[in-house]
Amino acid sequence: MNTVRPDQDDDGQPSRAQLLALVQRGLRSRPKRLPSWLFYDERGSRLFERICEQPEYYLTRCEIALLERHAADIARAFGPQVRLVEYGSGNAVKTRLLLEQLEDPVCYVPVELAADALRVSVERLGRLFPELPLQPLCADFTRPLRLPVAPRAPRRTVIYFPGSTLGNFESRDAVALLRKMRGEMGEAGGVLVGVDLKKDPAVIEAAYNDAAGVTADFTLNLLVRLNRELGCDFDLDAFRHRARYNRLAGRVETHLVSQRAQEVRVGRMRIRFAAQEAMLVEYSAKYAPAEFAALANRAGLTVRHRWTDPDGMFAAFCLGR
Ligand code: AVI
Repeated sequence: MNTVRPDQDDDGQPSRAQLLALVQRGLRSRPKRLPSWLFYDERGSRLFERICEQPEYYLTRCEIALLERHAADIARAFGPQVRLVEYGSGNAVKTRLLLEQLEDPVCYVPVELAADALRVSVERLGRLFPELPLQPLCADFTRPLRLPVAPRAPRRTVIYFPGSTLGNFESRDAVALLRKMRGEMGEAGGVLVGVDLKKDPAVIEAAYNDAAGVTADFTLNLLVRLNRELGCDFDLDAFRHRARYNRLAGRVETHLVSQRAQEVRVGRMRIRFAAQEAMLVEYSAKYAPAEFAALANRAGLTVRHRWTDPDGMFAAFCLGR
């Protein structure tokens, strides 16, 4: 659902025609579905930052606690003179905790499609690590990357993919992305990936249904975006956010549910929604450690180390060939 994005304009967003075509395709499929990367326009990215601060959304706090406790061990596992390539522009706190511990890092390569987000994170890290060469790459990390030439030969390239974002990919797309990382890291390289672990479903569901309603606003913002960018006429009061944990599939499935029978204009098409019809907008997969190891194996990668936060909620896996 996430992996294949169309080509983008300079601002990292698809053109109007591309967006219209992919939205019409998603709304004609049964069940209706839209890719979750559509959440992240400017407002959506800000709402996501607020989600990370909600008391119910444990993921960010636990991943930071994990790094506070284990960043030195993680850095030791990778050894000196690492080239660190991060998929996504990087949460300043997480990236800082890791970079602080790396011994004599060769360079840091943040890979991010949104040019503004990339610039902001590079400025921030440049202030924190004035000696470290920064090589920002404005690109879609789901596509093959041409990494910039490193300023000196690294001993190892490490692809860092924090935040449980891999959980937003369907498993075959997650395997394809891990396989791509395997190619980019080279023979001696490694992958460091943040993974949300299976736990009490009530705790997981609460994280995606915060009391302040920030996640609901984040999900509904997808319709705001389509109204603005495609001239659709989604009535925001006629759709509701629903996030449920599917135990069998091991993932949160987020839907926008139509509150009545209605028709919506999408370009020249009129799309019919039945009352209570649910449109799939996001998966957030949760893994048991053995399940994640099996996923990595499908991509030709092996778990070398695993660290968890003190409460055992979130894990960081170090993968190698
Ligand atoms: C970015 N990603 C890992 C988040 C998650 O937990 O799946 C996105 C999110 N969706 C709703 N809340 C947070």
